[in-house]
Amino acid sequence: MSRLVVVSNRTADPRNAAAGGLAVAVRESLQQTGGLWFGWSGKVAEEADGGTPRTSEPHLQTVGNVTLATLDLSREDHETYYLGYANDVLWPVFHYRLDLANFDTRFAAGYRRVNQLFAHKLLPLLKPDDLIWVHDYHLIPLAAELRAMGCGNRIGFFLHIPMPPPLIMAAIPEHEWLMRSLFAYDLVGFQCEADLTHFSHYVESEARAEKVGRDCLRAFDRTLRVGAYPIGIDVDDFVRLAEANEGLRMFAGMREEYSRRRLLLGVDRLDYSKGLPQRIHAFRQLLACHPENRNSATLIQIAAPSREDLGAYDQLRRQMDGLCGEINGDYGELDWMPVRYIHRNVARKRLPGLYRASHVALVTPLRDGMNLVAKEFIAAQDRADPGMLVLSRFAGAAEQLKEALLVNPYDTQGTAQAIQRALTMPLDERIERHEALLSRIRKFDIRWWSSSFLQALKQVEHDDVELASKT
Ligand code: GDG
Repeated sequence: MSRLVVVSNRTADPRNAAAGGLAVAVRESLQQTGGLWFGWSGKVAEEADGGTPRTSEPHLQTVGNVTLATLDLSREDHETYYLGYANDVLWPVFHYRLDLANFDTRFAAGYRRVNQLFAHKLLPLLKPDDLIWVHDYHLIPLAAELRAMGCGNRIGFFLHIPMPPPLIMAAIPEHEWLMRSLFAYDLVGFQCEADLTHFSHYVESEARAEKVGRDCLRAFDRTLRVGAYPIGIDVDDFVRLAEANEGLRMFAGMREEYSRRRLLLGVDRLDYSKGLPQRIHAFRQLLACHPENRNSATLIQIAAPSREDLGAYDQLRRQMDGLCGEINGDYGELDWMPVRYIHRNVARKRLPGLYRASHVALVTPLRDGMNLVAKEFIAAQDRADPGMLVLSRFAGAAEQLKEALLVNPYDTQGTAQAIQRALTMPLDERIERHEALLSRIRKFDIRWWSSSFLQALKQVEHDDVELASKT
């Protein structure tokens, strides 16, 4: 059996839970098979005396059946590749936020340089039949760099964030190079059909790509297999966590404290894609339009710190502090505050109990690749008395989770009405919707995601031979 080699910007000790969808997902799929996980260590290397950064070799560490290989970055690379191109160009543009993008030419050069560095350091660690799975927007050109160095392995790429429509993509000065780089992979996976459609439209209009068979595109003299592989969660593990001591304690504690109240919950990284200010506006509208919720409905909003060294995040933090302060000042009572806003990380084992104690989850991103919180909330519910999910139609998860209450997060009034509907939904309707949602997230769980992607990647050569003989 081929060894699995996962490459992502950051790695994490697979025994520790981390905040962030990619870390959780990658950890789960690697633990199943074992293998190598390669990425940035998270450290910025000190500069040598002459100001030139020390080039380090990957640091190797064995954790159970997984070997972690991590590299330090120089300060310049950290600023241009990570803070610059990845998080100040690709993240905003791929989330449709051209207004927040900073197209500094130094960033593109740093991005290319670090992808070359990754390829150069990874290559000697590879065996000929390794299956390589590259994750996310930080590493789009990695396969092209590996191919240029002679790597003939099968390489797959999964984009965890949305693929924007062609005209938004075209705002990135290097868009052609980025999209052409994807054709160095054998398989490119997206979170949902809408993303796949955007990519197909881009390459058909900008690169005259042709559809070959059901799921291949031909351009730049290469045939690329593409598909939608909606990422899932480990449902059983989440149910177990909900029913473990810590989960039960958390649930009982919250239910007791809020016995006279209705609990609403938001769990997000503090990121402008997650629609947090819009959510607070909608909650405020709910209190204004449906006064029976005053002194009752309480929104716990966890906003885990994220990318704090970028200006847009600092601005969002101040905006959230202001909005939460205002709503509490305007509506709070001596014994009730409408919003409990927590700008800290909460331990993963406490989340399931919190999800289960909540009557309504607000998952209302303005744009999101998938959104795992929506699925975690469903998994953690009591099947006999489940809470209701209010979900943005702009989350990738909305394609799969149609029985949630789907909302347009830009529509404050509409979102407030959906929250009211969730709070007052009769038990039999909640159970019916929850059963449908649960069975779908069980069917398309994390194992389905990784095994269907890897299966497709393993079949690529075989498919290519078949396609070649048909055309
Ligand atoms: C990217 C894409 C896609 C959150 N706060 C805490 C915490 N979390 C955990 C959640 C969940 C994960 O982090 C967040 O996952 P999401 O999917 O919601 O979002 P991103 O981090 O933006 O992830 C996203 C994902 O990749 C996977 O492909 O779904 O669209 O943007 O697991 O539970 N965990 C802990 N404390 C917190 O305070 N322990």
